[in-house]
Amino acid sequence: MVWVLDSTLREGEQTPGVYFDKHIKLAIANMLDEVGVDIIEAGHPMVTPEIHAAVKSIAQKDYKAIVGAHSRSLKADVDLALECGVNFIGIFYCVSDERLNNVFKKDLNTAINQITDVIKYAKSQKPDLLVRYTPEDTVRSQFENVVTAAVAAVEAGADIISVADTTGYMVPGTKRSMYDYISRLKDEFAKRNLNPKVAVHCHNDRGLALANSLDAYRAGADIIDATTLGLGERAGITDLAQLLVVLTVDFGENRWNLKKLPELYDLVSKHSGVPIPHNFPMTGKNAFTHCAGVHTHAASINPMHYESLTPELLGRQREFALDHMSGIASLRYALGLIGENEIDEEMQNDILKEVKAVGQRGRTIDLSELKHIVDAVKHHQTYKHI
Ligand code: HCA
Ligand code: CU
Repeated sequence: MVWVLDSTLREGEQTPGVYFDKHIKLAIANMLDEVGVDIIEAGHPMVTPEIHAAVKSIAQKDYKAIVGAHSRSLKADVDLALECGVNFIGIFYCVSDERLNNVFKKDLNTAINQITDVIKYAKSQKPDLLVRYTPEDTVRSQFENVVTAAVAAVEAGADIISVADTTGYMVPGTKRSMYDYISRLKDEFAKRNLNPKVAVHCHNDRGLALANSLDAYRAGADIIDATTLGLGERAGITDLAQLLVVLTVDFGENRWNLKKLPELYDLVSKHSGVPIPHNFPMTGKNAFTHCAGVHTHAASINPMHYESLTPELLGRQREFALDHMSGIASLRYALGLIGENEIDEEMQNDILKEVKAVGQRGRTIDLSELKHIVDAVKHHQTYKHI
């Protein structure tokens, strides 16, 4: 059983220009809890007083999900997170030679001491706190540094080690595969009789975040990070709906209320100002819409001719678009939906001509416009399309 951590409110709010007011954050968190994600990463309280207040309110809710805060490797950050009442803290600190030398001007041992001190401190303040340690940019850091830091973190009390593909660098099936990375890391823990949960956080710079997350899953990762709409820095991270649907349908994980996802996506899209692309899998407007005549004809006989996922999974409906690609099957289907079952074949052909004319203007015809077209054709009028 894999856990899913949603970071819409932390990583997602790092999307340029995105800000969720506290009451919107609460509404999003409520829906995430209804969807059934295991961990809600609610924010980094040190960033602004508003985020601090929001994390606190979310942590006080009686959710099934564990509520967590993001934290630098600093006691002050941990104190503020604990003051919010969270049950999970994600501590991050980079251990690559380049970053340590150029940015932090520290050697690896000093960095590791800082990390382990903070982990021990957090655990001493709240023993049942779940602590995750992430070596930022894990996969491009020296593997020995990652292993040394991760082992020290686990020995200091960290429950979870997260592998971050901070720049979306991994590619399945190559030397940079997440499957291999997670397998090697787990071997290193096993050699030392350590058994932390292993998490994965995949950025989408190459459009491979979901593929890499599934690679990690196959290698035995325990927790996968995602966000609504795949929001996050640059090209974002793994999309929550895509991850949950694929885990459910293709990997037999079956713990989430997928039907809640469209509502969550509408809410997040509205308040982030990030539109859901029409062709976005699962939640996009067109994700379950058939268009070309050949497709709609076959799909109206049996949808599975052109679907490998059913819209009912997400509580959505299959649609047949009417535009210049439409054939008589789509038109008959749509006419049925508006109660026009008696129209003869000649008139159907006339209606289809009008439909195609509108479609060539680069748009689709919805059912209310179809009614106008039908009326016009019935009255031998020209349909005045815009
Ligand atoms: C960040 C970077 C991060 C951290 C992930 C983590 C990444 O915004 O701080 O703390 O697990 O991609 O490495 O999101
Ligand atoms: Cu990230």
